[in-house]
Amino acid sequence: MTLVSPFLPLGAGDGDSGAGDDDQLGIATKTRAKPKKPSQFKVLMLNDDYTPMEFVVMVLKRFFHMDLEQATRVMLHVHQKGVGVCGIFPYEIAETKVNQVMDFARQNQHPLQCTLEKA
Ligand code: TYC
Repeated sequence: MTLVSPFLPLGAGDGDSGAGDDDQLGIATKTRAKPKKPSQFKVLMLNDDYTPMEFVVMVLKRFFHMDLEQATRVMLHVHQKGVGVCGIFPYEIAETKVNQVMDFARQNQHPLQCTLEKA
């Protein structure tokens, strides 16, 4: 963890002058030394007793860009184990995928459930 002093320019004390290319010492123009990479989220598909297998395969092809073989493999995994990973994405994309799947399932009156989990 990096502590940021309220009294020093950003970057002071971490090996960088914090002054950028100009000579205006004391003006805080530097961005964080260690930008955090966005955390990743798994999109999970859940099994149920009613959604047709063909519909799940269609969802995996349409929203996760799987080919027929991949989609069938993931669908059968979910069918047998109860849950499976459709893909891993940054939060906003994962959230969008979940909403797309849930909307599409609802429109077609299937109880298919899809959710997020931090990777
Ligand atoms: N269990 C369903 C059936 O037998 C198929 C199914 C697979 C449903 C995967 C949901 O996420 C799922 N028709």
